[in-house]
Amino acid sequence: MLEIYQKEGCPFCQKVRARLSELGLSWIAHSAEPGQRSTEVLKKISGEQKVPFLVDTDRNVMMPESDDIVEYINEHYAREA
Ligand SMILES: N[C@@H](CCC(=O)N[C@@H](CS)C(=O)NCC(=O)O)C(=O)O
Repeated sequence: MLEIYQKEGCPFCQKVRARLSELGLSWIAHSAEPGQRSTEVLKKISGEQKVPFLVDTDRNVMMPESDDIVEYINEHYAREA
């Protein structure tokens, strides 16, 4: 499963969400707004609060940076969608 730590108003997160939607993929969105429990989880797993942050539980991959996330999705999921 693809899990994205993200914020609604974040344009970098929007870019990732748009690509996931274009490909018709399912994902879990974790809201990393201040005060949310997901924000604490994000800090633990990534070491910072920056979003978007991808966790691919199927491939055991964790990744920051929207461009890298989109590239990863294209490489591993575009043909499977
Ligand atoms: N280069 C990054 C930029 C991400 C970014 O700046 N995200 C902002 C929200 S739009 C953020 O999380 N800022 C909080 C922080 O850097 O701790 C990307 O493309 O993913």
